[in-house]
Amino acid sequence: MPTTASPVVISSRRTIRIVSRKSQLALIQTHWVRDELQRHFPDLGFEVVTMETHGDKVLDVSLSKIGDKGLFTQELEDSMLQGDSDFAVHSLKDLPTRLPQGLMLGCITERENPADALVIHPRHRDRTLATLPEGSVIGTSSLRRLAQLRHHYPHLSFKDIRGNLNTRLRKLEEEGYDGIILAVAGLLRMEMGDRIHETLAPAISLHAVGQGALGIECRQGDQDILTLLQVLSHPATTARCLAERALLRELEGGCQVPIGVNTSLEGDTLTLTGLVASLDGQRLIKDSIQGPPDQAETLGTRLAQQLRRQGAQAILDEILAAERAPNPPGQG
Ligand code: DPM
Repeated sequence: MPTTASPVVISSRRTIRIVSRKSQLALIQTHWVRDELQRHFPDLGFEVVTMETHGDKVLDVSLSKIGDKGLFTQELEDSMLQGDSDFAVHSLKDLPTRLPQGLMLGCITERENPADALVIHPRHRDRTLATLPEGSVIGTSSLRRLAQLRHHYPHLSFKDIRGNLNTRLRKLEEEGYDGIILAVAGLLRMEMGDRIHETLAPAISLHAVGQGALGIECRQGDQDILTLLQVLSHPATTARCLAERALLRELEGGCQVPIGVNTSLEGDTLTLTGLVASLDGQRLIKDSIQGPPDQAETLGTRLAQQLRRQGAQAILDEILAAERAPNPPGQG
């Protein structure tokens, strides 16, 4: 395929430094980005620098409890701001919708299948989520997956699970889970697609904002880097994900809320579906909006406002109030 990038002015002596988390999945993604750029720009040097983030270190606390903004990104961002690296490769869904001053989303890559999947314990090989025995334990630490699955499968119970993909797959066998829910995209990138037992339809589980796409973050206005990143940009994925991120930005008020989305782009029509759920899965507020892809962010913002009016505001208020409530006595 011919290179469509505009001529790059970067000195060929410069080495571009890419910063990444250390997990196997993060490195697979980062190495893919490096290899693509190296193929397009054979005269430049690319180097991968790895770092651990807070989210990699704190593994005994529920994601939703430590769910501070930038759990998996902050250390990488500091490194770019200090000039120790030039850009960071993230799973877009781990990248907060508001970035620190001085940084920007340089590009969004083509999305892998954004659906969620069930990985099942071998003893249940001929079951599905619908037919698992009453009380079966499903591992997830995503409030989004939890709320939607509680709604559709009230016969199941749910238990937190943390750690990287390999850790979770080991825990599935060793720690009494009957199944775990993971992103199809992560499993495919790790070449573990054969572990996907059931792909969850959008009617059951709307995926997370940005799921399946990579987001590359760089310094604001770093024109050399932005020019390079253009070769990785995927316009259709970008329109879809910008709509999803605008929806999330408008809904999240500094708290962890079960929010799911689904998008499609057909011709010049972008369709965005969004959902806000109560934690118990009793209430699902869901609606859709359509418009041209160049209005992606406006569509996301408008759908968020629609959802608020339809009952999402009450759910957001409840979750925020519960988070702010003082700890019960003795838990200090
Ligand atoms: C975020 C969530 C999870 C990750 C919450 C959510 C899943 C946590 C869990 C924001 N980040 O999805 O509602 O289920 O316990 C994460 C994964 C990937 C990126 C793993 C996964 C790979 C897929 C991708 C963790 N971040 O979701 O199974 O690149 O989109």
